[in-house]
Amino acid sequence: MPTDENPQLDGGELVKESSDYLRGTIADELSDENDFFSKSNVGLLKHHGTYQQDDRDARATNRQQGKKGKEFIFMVRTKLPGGRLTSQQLLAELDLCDELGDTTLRITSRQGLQLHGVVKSDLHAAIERINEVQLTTLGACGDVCRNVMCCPAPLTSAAHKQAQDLAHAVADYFAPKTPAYHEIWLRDPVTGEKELVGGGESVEPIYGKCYLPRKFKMAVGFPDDNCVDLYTHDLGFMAIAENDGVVGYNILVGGGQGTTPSVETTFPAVAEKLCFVEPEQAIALAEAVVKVQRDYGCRTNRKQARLKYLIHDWGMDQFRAKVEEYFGRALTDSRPDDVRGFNDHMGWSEQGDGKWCYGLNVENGRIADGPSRQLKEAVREVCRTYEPGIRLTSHQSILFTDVEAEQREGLVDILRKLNVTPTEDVSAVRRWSMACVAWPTCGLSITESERALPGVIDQLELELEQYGLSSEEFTVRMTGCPNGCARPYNCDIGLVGRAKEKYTVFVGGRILGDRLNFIYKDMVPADEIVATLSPLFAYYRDERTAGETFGDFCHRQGQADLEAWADKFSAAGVDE
Ligand code: SRM
Ligand code: SF4
Repeated sequence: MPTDENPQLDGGELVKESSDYLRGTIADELSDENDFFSKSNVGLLKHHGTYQQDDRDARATNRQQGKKGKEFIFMVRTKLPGGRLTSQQLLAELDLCDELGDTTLRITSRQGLQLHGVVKSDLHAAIERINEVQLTTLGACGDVCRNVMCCPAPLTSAAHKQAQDLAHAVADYFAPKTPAYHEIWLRDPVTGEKELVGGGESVEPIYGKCYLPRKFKMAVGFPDDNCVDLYTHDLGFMAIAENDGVVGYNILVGGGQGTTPSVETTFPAVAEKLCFVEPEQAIALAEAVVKVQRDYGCRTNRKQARLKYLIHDWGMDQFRAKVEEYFGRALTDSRPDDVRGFNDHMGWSEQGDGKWCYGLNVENGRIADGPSRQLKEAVREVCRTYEPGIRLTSHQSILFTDVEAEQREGLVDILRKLNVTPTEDVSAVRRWSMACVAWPTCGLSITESERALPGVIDQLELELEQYGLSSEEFTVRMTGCPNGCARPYNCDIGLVGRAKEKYTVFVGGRILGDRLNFIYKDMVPADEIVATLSPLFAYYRDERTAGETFGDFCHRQGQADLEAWADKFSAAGVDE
């Protein structure tokens, strides 16, 4: 744990420690005349679910016009355990994006929602209004347990209900308990008139006053449906179901995607199995793991502060022994069950209670209206007309649940009327793709991502058709920097922004997400990505074994062989 005597602590640690449980001077700065917060409050604000940003597109224009400094805007993230919300709540978020944001609403890769472009003078109203519809931004970002993901399938099976219940229970248990959030956002900043909601003692029973060394991510999934990408999490609950009920969870620990290529000690990692726990012990076990990370995770260097580095430094045996100590009993070995399927829940499926669920593919999660396609309007009309339940997926898409059989046609009619492509008409490669936000709002982006991937997919569609591979299912994920927000390091094809308009191309992961991919080519210009992959598609078409996926094929062949083939292919101009 950090102490005053330790001069090596990361600056962010000192800010947290002296913040009086995340208060800092946020309330004072909220009502000052600036359009930004001071550095220490910017760090604290993340725990309240908001990031200070600026529109990077606008920087050049502003410079040309002789304007100095940045025009600050805020991203506001809503935490939705298991991606679950109501139509009314989604409608409220859509109103907010129009009234206080940049007119778009973003579904995230962790089943959350983001507003972009909120100015400081509207920040209080945005967060307050999110809370008014019983949603929260508290702990959506920051050094705490983040949004707890869960398979969003609205199935009536006991196992699916238990999994969703666990996700909500874990989210409640690990939510920050500081009353600072309620004081700042739920009380009128000027009159202080509003009644306090929630709150409690100024004590964080799990986190303490320094919170965690870094973000901590958890998810609940199934072996036959790993749609939440369990192996990428700090802690994954793999639900083992027998006779339709969950009998326990294989606990995976130490996954994480973020890396900094220039810092050799950083790396993406897939999680490892720690143990098996019965359902009633799942939260206690998670608490033990979180507390080990709280007490032993690195607090001197944020780049080494995720759980994966602690496990790497200690080795699994030492880590397991420490978790046993905190848990207060010996751990039981994991069951042999492992991931074997992945369902993106797109299109129509029956729930088991006579009702239906429709998974609508939302390209890169952006709900917006454009000149040719009115997705935002379509989502609004579906919500107002049928009031379906809503679940968001970890692939940035949306499920409309509890749809009556007789409403199905009408729902699709609404989509078609507003030129929204129903999932059935979306190509496999587009449906299984996702990109992080990147430009213009993400301050860390090196390249485009969300705005670049659709064009790459257009080209990939044509290329795959030429090779007769259009119906193959494989994941293509793009990020604008190596932080990995669209989980590009365990998918079939990962495209990671590396330098201006240049990407690293990774291959060899797979939809199941239990294996890291490897670098096939580095520093590939954006307009050469598809040409770089093309020889691999030809190779795959000709040499794959029966039922082999693209990722499995690349993994089997290995980097050197793929490169040698590609060289031969290019030299010979191999016939497509
Ligand atoms: Fe992320 C930082 C967006 C999921 C790893 N992420 C950021 C920030 C906040 C940039 C910043 O720090 O200034 C991005 C805001 C961009 C914007 O303008 O909105 C950002 N991350 C996102 C989202 C919105 C991407 C998306 O397109 O959906 C996802 C929000 C999820 C949510 O609702 O909570 C998002 N981020 C992820 C994931 C995927 C996941 O968790 O399943 C990862 C990889 C998994 C992991 O954590 O290892 C991820 N984000 C990072 C990292 C690298 C962390 C690391 O350990 O190295 C950063 C940088 C950091 O934390 O310093 C980061
Ligand atoms: Fe930003 Fe990088 Fe995350 Fe993309 S991967 S949203 S560019 S931090």
